Amino acid sequence: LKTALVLCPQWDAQWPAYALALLSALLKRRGHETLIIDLNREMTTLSESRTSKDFDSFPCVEAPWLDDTYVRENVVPAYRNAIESAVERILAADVKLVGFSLFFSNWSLSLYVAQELKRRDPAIRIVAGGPSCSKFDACLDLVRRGEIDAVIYGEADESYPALVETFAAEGELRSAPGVFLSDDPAGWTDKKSEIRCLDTLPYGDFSGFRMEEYPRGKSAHTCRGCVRRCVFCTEWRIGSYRRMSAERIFAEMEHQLTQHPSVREFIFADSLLNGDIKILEEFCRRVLSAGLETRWGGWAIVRTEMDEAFLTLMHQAGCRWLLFGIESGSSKILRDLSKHVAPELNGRVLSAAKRAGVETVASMMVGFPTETEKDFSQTLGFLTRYRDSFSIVTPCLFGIEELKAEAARYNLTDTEHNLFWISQHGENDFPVRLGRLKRFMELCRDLGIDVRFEGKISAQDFAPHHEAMSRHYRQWKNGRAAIDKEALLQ
Ligand code: B12
Ligand code: SF4
Repeated sequence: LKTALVLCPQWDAQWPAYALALLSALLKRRGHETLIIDLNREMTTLSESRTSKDFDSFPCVEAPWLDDTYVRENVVPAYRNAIESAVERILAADVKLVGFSLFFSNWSLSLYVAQELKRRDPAIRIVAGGPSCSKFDACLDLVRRGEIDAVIYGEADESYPALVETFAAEGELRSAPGVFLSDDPAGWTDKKSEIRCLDTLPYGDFSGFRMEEYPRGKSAHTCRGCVRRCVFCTEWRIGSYRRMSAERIFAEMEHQLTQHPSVREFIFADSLLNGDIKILEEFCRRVLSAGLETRWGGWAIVRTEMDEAFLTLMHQAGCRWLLFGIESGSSKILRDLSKHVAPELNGRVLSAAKRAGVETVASMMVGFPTETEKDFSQTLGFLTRYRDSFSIVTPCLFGIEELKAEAARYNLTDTEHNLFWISQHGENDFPVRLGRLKRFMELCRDLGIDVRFEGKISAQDFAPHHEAMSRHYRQWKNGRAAIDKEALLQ
């Protein structure tokens, strides 16, 4: 059967999404062909050549990309040719099953493209999967909308190829654990499939991507889930920690280098690449003994084994950058986050990485519900103390999603908006957090630290985004006040 996999904006476009390469390989293994449509990369390329600001807004904090009306009235007309070309390629290939990879930031456009495909060819079946389908309730919301024929709940390594197989054989989709069909509510159960042995997965198949268009390189894979249990994080909640053997990770990298010899850099598209330090060490030693010329990086946790000697070994094996979830400079906040890492260890590992030649990206969080002014000033102190140990610092505003169920424990009120919640009886509200973020950005600028809010916005470009966030908050608050008044009058 010929299928298509589509990724719509907005998502990171520096690296090809590993899920598409993996699912394509899994289908190929069963004899099915996959057309890859990375509309995210295509539209990002277009936006880079324009002065338009469509790709400069941030779905986490500014609403546009999450708003169906904005997407249909602004994004679709501005990128009509690119969208039309994607639709045409799918129709021309006579594909009858199209899968969309859903992130929190690309729902609107994905649903638009899905509708457009169905309008042009009603026989086409639409399947959705991806990070935004990792939670049961989110899958229910999606499948109830009726625009999608099937939603794959959680990991799709086994369930999606099985679904394609039945569709190829019978011309119909069938419910199964982890597969919700819009016309079969009886099958919407909280059961999903989880791959046990990652070594059995095929290597990512990048042949459907235009590799020359990705500025950084390829993506790779080492594990699922995480070894830690940070309170704000989804990763450990949606699946257990499983990892590939060093032999398997090495073999895939060697294979990818043979497939595209000019593409030598990789991102490990995982929550962490050092969950099993022995495997990481063995991988590095294999790279070194094979003389593989490669560069790589990814998310890592701070742990005592990551000393200068170990980081030097990683550097020799090609590690050039690591992303660390440092979050705060306050030991109280790090304890409240269940990070179980002291600020001093964070600082030590960051400095050791820099000395070993590994660039460091430190992700930080402003405004955890228990964060007080004293905790925040410890974060500022941490930035000052370790100013030379950061290559880039990427702050974000704390989103409440995973703590909603424990509102009483964190003294939370007004939890319906991910960012506009209140804690500490009003002492920690959005304006307070935004004010702290501004001070954070200014301090980094003064210390000469390369700072990027949400991974993108520099200190120099921060002012208009600060204003946009304040405006968005005021609009939301006014809207809320109007609803409350209405309720009072009734
Ligand atoms: C690597 C990564 C990145 C890379 C992206 C590189 C790239 N282009 O691929 C970088 C570092 C750039 C990045 C940045 C960000 N990221 Co990130 N990232 C990840 C990470 C660690 C791995 C993603 C991955 O490829 N996994 C491997 C593949 C195999 O897994 P998968 O994508 O889940 O796919 C499986 C299933 O979901 C399913 N599936 C996927 N697609 C499809 C499609 C179909 C049709 C089907 C049937 C199934 C299916 O099948 C796959 C196999 O089982 C995940 C966390 C995680 N461990 O998954 C977060 C994650 C994807 N990131 C997330 C976020 C929020 C961000 C940022 C916004 C963070 C920030 N504030 O800066 C930015 C946004 C970037 C941007 N500019 O838009 C969230 C997304 C949440 C959501 N629901 O959308 C995640 C899930 C982390 C989290 N739990 O919060 N990220
Ligand atoms: S270490 Fe990172 S991925 Fe793991 S639970 Fe904590 S925040 Fe999540």
